[in-house]
Parts: sequence; structure tokens; C-alpha cells
Amino acid sequence: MTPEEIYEKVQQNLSQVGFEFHVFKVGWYNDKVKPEFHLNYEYDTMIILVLSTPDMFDKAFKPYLLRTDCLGVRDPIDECMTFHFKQMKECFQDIEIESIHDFEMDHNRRPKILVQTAGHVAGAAYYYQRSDVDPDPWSKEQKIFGVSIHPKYGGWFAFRGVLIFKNIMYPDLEQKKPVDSVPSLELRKELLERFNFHWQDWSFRDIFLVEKKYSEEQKEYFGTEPKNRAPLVERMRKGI
Ligand code: B12
Repeated sequence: MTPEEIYEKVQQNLSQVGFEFHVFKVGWYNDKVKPEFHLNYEYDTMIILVLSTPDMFDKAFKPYLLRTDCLGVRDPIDECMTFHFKQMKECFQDIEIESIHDFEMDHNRRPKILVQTAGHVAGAAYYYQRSDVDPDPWSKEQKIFGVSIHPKYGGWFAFRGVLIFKNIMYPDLEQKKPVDSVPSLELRKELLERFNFHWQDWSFRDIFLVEKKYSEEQKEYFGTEPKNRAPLVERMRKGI
């Protein structure tokens, strides 16, 4: 199978249930991150980033809840993502794939994949970091986490992980730049401050007028602490 055919098959399988896929090379990612985060594959190895759009909740998650009894499940969203990743891998019986979810940590408790950097090099979502606001307006002691912004959904999406096609090389792939939807320094500062200091009010997600955002039900779900989500799961399972 060619890399183009693989990408096409992934798209066909899952874009109708609210996921988006962006292909890139392992080397582009390794060029950016420190050695301790490197993925141990050749430069041209094909890798696909998976993200969920606002549609995933209704099109993948709720149907998943109806199909399974979620009793004793640690995090139903993570389980649902694991299910879909597994299903994707099963479409490629003869191809070796390593999948890494956004929530997986290595033995040093470091994330196995930095999805924001992956999203940037794959051209999926611009990763705004402290270094993107120059001169730096914050005190040296202040920790400022970076945030990715999608051109259609602003902050109303989540990265779900990557699929690494271990033996598929994609030397001809051309790199796409991510869309810079927050070009002004003033707005970048505002974005990083909203993400770091007011992330609970969701406002960083609306840094510009987005095409689609989470439904009220989805906001209620993600706004509730995982340990308190069981009644919401039950309600959705009963279709109330
Ligand atoms: C650990 C973690 C946290 C920790 C620490 C935060 C942090 N960023 O370190 C805590 C618990 C605080 C946290 C909180 C939240 N998090 Co969090 N978190 C993560 C997680 C699992 C790992 C982040 C991490 O440790 N990074 C390590 C550091 C070192 O990476 P880094 O700063 O990006 O540095 C790298 C880059 O700078 C790169 N690099 C260097 N030069 C260049 C140049 C360029 C151009 C590029 C592109 C890269 C690059 O190299 C560095 C590494 O060597 C990610 C998921 C993941 N697997 O990535 C989610 C993630 C960052 N969190 C996310 C979210 C939404 C949140 C919360 C809002 C809570 C929530 N889940 O709803 C809060 C808000 C943050 C806050 N204000 O506190 C989202 C962000 C989505 C987005 N739009 O960007 C992520 C991506 C999860 C996801 N699945 O989508 N989080």
C-alpha cells in the first residue's frame, strides 16, 4: 500500500464520526523536540495525527456508550478512543503500526507524544508558545503553557494521539504550514493568559469566531470532573 492509499483508508474509516487526520514525518517532529521526547524511527517514517472535532461527542462517543456497559471503566472517553484506534489498526492487517494516545506516559512519567508539537508540524493547528510573544510580557518565574489553535474550531477540539506506520516511508511528503489564526502579539498574549489563568471559563477556545464548538451537553460533560461523570454517562445511555 502507498502512503496515499493508507491515508485515504484512515479517512474513509473515521472522518464521518468526527475525527480529523493529518499526515507528517517522524523527522519533522524529532527536529523540534528535545532528545528525551524523540520517536525512535527513521526520518521519513509516516505518522498520522488524530484529533477529535466537536462532532465526535455525538457521532462516536454517545454511540460507544450505547454499545458498551461502562461499569468500572476508568475514563469512558479514553476507552472510546482506544476502541477507535484499535479498529483503525485492524484495517491494516499487514502493516505494522504503533499507536500512541495523548494520555500515555513513559516509565519516567513523561508524555510519550507531545501532541501540540505534532499538530504544528503536521499543519493541523498552530501551537502558540511563550516564544511566540516577543518581547516576553511575563515574569521569569511565571510558567506559561502553550496552546494549539485549530483554524476552524479554535480551541474546541482535542488531540487524541498518533499512528506510526513503522515501515512506511513518505520521502515526497510536502510539509504544510499550520494556519496562524492569531497573528497579533496582543491577541497571542490574551490567548496564552486565557489558557493559563482562566481555562475553566472556556474563553481561550473562542479566541476568534469559530465555525463550530462543543454542544451544551458536551461542555457539561467535559466541564465535570472525571470522577463525577458517571450520572452524566448514565443519562446519555438512557437517551434522556
Ligand atoms: C502534562 C499536561 C498537563 C499538565 C501540565 C501542562 C503542560 N503543558 O505541561 C497540567 C495538568 C497542568 C495540564 C492542564 C491542562 N491541560 Co494539559 N496536557 C498535558 C499533556 C499530557 C502533556 C504536556 C507536556 O507535558 N508537555 C511537555 C512540555 C515540555 O512540552 P512543551 O512545553 O510543548 O515543549 C516542547 C515544545 O516547545 C517543543 N518545541 C521546541 N521548539 C519548538 C518550536 C516549534 C515551532 C514547535 C511547534 C515546537 C517546539 O519542544 C519541547 C519539548 O522538547 C498534554 C497532552 C500531550 N500528550 O501532549 C495535555 C494538553 C497540553 N492539555 C490540554 C488541556 C486542554 C489542558 C487543560 C485545559 C485541562 C483540560 N484537559 O481540559 C489544562 C489547562 C492548562 C492550565 N492552564 O493549567 C490540551 C491542550 C489542547 C490545545 N488546544 O493546545 C492537551 C494537548 C491535551 C489534548 N489531548 O488535547 N496539562
